[in-house]
Amino acid sequence: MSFSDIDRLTINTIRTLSIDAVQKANSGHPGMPLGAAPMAYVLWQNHLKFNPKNPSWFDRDRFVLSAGHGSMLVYSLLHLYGFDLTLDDLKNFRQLGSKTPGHPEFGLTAGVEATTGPLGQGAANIVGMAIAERKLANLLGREIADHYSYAIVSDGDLMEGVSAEAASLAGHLKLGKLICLYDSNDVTLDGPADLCFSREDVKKRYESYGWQVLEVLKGDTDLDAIDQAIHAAKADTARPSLIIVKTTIGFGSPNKAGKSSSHGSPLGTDELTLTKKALNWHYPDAFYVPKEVHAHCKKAIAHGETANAEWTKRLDAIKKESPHKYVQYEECIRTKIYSDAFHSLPVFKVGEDLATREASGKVLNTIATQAPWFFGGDADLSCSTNTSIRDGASFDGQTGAGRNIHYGVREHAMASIANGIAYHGGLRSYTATFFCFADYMRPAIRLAAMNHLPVVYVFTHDSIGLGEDGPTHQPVEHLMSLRAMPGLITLRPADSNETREAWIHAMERMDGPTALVFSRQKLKTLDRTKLGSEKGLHQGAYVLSTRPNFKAILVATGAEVQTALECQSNLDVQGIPIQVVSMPSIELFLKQPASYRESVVPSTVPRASLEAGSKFGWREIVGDKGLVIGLDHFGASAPAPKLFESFKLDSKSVTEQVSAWLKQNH
Ligand SMILES: Cc1ncc(C[n+]2csc(CCOP(=O)(O)OP(=O)(O)O)c2C)c(N)n1
Repeated sequence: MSFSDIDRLTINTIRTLSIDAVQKANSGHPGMPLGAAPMAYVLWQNHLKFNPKNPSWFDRDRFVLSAGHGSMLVYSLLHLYGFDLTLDDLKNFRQLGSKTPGHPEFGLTAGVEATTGPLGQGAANIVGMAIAERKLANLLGREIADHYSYAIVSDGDLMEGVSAEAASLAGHLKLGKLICLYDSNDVTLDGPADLCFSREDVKKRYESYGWQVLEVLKGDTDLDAIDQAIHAAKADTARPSLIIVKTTIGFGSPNKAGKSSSHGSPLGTDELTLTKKALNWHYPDAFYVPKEVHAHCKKAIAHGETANAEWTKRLDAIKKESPHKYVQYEECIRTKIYSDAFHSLPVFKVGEDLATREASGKVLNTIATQAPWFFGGDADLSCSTNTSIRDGASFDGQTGAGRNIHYGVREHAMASIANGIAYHGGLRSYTATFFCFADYMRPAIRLAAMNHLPVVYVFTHDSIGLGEDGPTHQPVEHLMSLRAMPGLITLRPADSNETREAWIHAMERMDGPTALVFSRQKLKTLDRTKLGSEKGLHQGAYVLSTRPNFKAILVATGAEVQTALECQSNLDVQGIPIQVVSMPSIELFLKQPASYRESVVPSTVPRASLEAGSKFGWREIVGDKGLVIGLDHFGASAPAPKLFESFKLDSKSVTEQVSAWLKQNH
């Protein structure tokens, strides 16, 4: 393929649109689009399979700009390649309510495949997308799922640990249809990258991960070399590929090229004029797209439209010839369990005492039998988290067979990859680890919540109840910190049957992530003939056990619900009737109408809370005069019963505290 003036003109159009928008907004990052425009252009014009009229086409290639601060690069591409993004949208860059926010936002702008900006995330998301493609090719066949997953990554992306975790796993899985172009410009925000990134040989590092590594030495100008490298990357289907493209940040800017001064602030009007001159850009107006550039880009659009039409033809043929396979495809699009299928989930009997992690394992496995599009993995703890799909085999990155992803001890990448799978669509996935290590996943959980991704997080070993492993492994502040995250629902069930409902809730929730928080220790299966129904979980809280003329309410979550019931019996003996409320989810409860909330936790009655975790936040439930029983310090290494006793969270201590509080204050 030889390139000509029209290719260079289109690249300069991408560059000038980008710097004009940053200038107009008086804010943004011009340097990256100036340097990375050639690689992005060659990819979009010659390789990327997309259809702007059908931006969510199931089998499109996926493209993620991991270095999301260079967002104007993507917006310029989307505009030129016919997506629903006008010049006015570009002129509104970074303005309230625009389709062109500071960093690309999934769901807001057609063609943006992932929300990026926190460096490293996109580089891991794309691994999830490549995993999803393989899984779907395995489930549905290559006629339906057969695409590449591309990302542009930057120095900052590759400094972040999460990208290393994800790349290591991608190499292990031999994800041959994953291709990352590395905008290697040796400059970051604070200055030259060698301030802190000088000894590392990225090429050798990625080769050691099992990637094919290709190099383009003159990435600012050598379009042929970029094109050839992408061809070579596509040809190697046994390994993921990293194309190291050497570029100049701020390319074209006479005074800022190659310097961090072009990274994150507008060029300024004088420098902008000089830059356009240096690029041989002779059009006087800002935001100008030459007619021939539009015509040229249409060729790539037409190519994608034809590919989409051929794919639709194949799908129509499948619909006629293999209706069963077509139904499978529809099920993948839907990724929802039919509510009658929930009837087949286990019902746990009184006397069947299980840790909620064990009950979860049984429920998860039943869901897996109903839903071939459901798969997931764990961070080297499946034996403890009970999250293996029995007979599911290990996920194979080449064939896409197998349902258990062995993420290894890579929690952050696990969560970011799960986001990538969710962004891709057609599948649902879960992750699993000890609750304490939710901290290692938090940046990705936050993005799942922001982007309404229906990822399910299984967190086991949910409190000091895990015992001997000690304070490093015992979550304390984790419940409250996850509850503080907008868009995330945290569920901490009290027994096996609440666990089943928690899974149902998570699977029915299509517009956001759910954290399922389970115990290590065995818990009694509660007798629902005498107690409130576990279905109350879906309202976040419900009356589990009441007494006539109750004098107080004790609200508890998870394992502590059982302690609360013991406390209730103890107080019965003292002639103090109380009501026990199970509150598996504060977030869900607070969303209920006031009338429901008042019926469960009436504000006229003294209220206490019990949770083996941070006390922070419980005042909202119990009020100023309420009693909060919890843990405002780290745990210790000892058998669990000893810990509950010494931290005054056993039923005897709780009874004493509630009784004393009632006597003093009411
Ligand atoms: C996790 C994270 N930390 C810090 C930042 C702030 N930040 C934005 S861009 C940037 C420098 C990135 O340098 P590089 O990736 O080389 O991009 P380039 O300078 O080439 O545009 C930093 C530190 C961020 N966006 N995400």
